[in-house]
Amino acid sequence: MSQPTLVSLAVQDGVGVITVNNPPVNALSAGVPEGIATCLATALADPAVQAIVLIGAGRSFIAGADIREFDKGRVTMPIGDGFIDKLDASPKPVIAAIHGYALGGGLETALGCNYRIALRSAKLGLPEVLIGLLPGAGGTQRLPRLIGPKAALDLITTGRHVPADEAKALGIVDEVVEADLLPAAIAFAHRVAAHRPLPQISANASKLAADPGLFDATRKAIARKARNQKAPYNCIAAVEAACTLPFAQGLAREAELFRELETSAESRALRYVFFAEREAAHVPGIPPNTKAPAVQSAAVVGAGTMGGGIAMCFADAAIPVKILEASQEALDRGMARIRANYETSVKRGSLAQDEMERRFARITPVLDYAALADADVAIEAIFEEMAPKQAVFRQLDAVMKPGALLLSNTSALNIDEIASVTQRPDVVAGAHFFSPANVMKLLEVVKGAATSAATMNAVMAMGRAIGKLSVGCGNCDGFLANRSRAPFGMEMVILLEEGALPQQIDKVMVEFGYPMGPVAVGDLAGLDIGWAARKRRAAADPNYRKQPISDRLCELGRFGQKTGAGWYRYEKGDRTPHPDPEVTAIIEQVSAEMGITRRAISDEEILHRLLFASINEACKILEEGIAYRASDVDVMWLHGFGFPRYRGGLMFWADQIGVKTVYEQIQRWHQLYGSRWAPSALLRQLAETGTAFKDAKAG
Ligand code: 3H9
Repeated sequence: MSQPTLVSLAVQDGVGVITVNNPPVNALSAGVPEGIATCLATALADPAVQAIVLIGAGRSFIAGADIREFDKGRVTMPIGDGFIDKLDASPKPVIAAIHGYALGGGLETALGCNYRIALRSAKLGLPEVLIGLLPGAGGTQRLPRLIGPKAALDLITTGRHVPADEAKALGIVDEVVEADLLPAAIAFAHRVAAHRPLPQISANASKLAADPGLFDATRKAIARKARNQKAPYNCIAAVEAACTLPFAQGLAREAELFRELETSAESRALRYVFFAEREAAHVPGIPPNTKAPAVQSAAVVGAGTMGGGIAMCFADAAIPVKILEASQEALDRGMARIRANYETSVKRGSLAQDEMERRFARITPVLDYAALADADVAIEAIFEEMAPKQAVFRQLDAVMKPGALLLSNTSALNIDEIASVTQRPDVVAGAHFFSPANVMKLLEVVKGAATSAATMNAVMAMGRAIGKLSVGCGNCDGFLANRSRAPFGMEMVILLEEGALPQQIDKVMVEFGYPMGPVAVGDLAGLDIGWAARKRRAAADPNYRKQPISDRLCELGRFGQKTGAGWYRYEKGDRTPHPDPEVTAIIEQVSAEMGITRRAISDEEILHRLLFASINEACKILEEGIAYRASDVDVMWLHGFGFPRYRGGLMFWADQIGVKTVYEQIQRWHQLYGSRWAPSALLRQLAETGTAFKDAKAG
């Protein structure tokens, strides 16, 4: 049934203008496809209408099917009772007028039209693969007919958004305009109103001849990234069907391949992540629509690896940034490292030389705090010790203009202690970047006891402005990210003491979906950092659980890749980790010294011990109200620690196993291993009430 508020028809100068109005992004929610079909029928029946324009109200054309409706089982195939085929069969020309986004079902709708005209700022794409689906409304059949199978495969298997100019060059759109889309579309409609035959993508097979090796080559090219996933392969199979089957049969094959994905664990996880990432933007206590002043200038204290990377984030986002060091020598070293990082990108071809120069020129090295005074934000990024950090904040407090944000990049230290040395603790917060700061997308925004809601809002917005995914949390040792990850690291070394070897742990986690095993990641990051932290912790806490194997490696100068040896051995100029008999000997010797009889440990035990340990800790973090919601834990694990996206994140994955099963296993390990496995009260409560982790509320 037509829903006039969602879709309306107006006749302007002989052109029927169908407008979709389903904010915020005109998704094809129930009622929208039906509304388009009804308006189309009305326009076709009206002799005054010679051509039809389909346009979106508000900020976008159509951003695709309504992703929420998949979980409610409301997306039926073909979507909207075949409304795209009705557009396709229209005897009067239909022109899609595209601004904002034409994505997924939105682009598929436009491909059902005879012509497409777009604003230069518009983006088009078929991103279904990113949520574990394939374009199921004819996209895999029409796009290859329009632009050829090779270009179509690129768009469909990457899901990338194509700017209007590129879409024109590819042949997806017929005309690109600068402004005034509707008048331009109506003028276009007048120009083509009398042209016959109408261009109909479904009827044109002339571009379908594919290089016979194309599909196998594409399967091979995606194999590493698509590990454990089905959607990318079904996308290829659907395009292959377009090249081998008549249109109607190709559509039927597309539908079959789509149905295989719609209810898959992979697609459910990826759809969950889509919303989890958006939910993370909302920090409790900040009224919706609160405005945050834009950060227009920044300052970074410390030109080490982290400080330099943070400065690059601002420079990359066209925000001028000053970087401060205590000595000219350290400053020169820091600037040289930044330059070298940019030069690597230029060499790789991901950054043009002139753009690199523009970015580098936005970073000003300074030696004096007074030079930072006017910046909208100052971020401290020196080494992880409280007293020197407090000294930095005293200096910042003395010079920074009123209203400036004072942030610390600490990954674990107490924000309240840092804020306490200033006269303005309300503007102090944690801004924990992940290494390398200019590459990693996650920004953990930490609220101290005195941090104001306005400050939290401003820091979250600052993160978004520099292209980060900001996730808020409260203050505790290690905050949300590192605290929830710490038990994983501890369990890993205990598994080594009990009988596992580095190569087995890495194999299990890579098979699970991590891009790299956690032991090899340690070698990449450098083992000396953890060694220093362990020594500090052991000095402060007599009960601190020692990690004798890790310590022994460091005592031998095995700091990881940078010294050619760590948990693994490395050949000169090569980053491939090679299992090292010397390490096996050290591990076996430590086990013997600890009186442990080594045993064979199953892959499943390794996976579950590592991840369950962190699930339990994440529950404690939720219970304390440090994490605002379980999905924030997931977003942090996906973007901070390389957890496989198609498994949804730590807590979503745990839900697939079942709260009760996780709880009972943790109880068994509690009996066996003692206090480190004490189940969190929240976990017990969830298990007893049969509540999923994803529905767990912060304490
Ligand atoms: C599909 O089409 C299948 C077909 O083949 C047919 C099969 C039968 N559904 O991201 P933003 C919400 S699959 C529901 O913050 P931006 C979003 O949750 C679909 N909701 O803005 C947010 O809500 P809130 C293929 C959606 O400007 C609000 O809109 N299409 C949808 O940064 C604003 O979103 C896609 O995968 C949706 N489709 O980015 C496109 N889209 O304010 C998915 C958005 O409550 N969407 N929302 O948090 C996107 O990539 C981005 O949202 C977009 C805008 C680029 C459009």
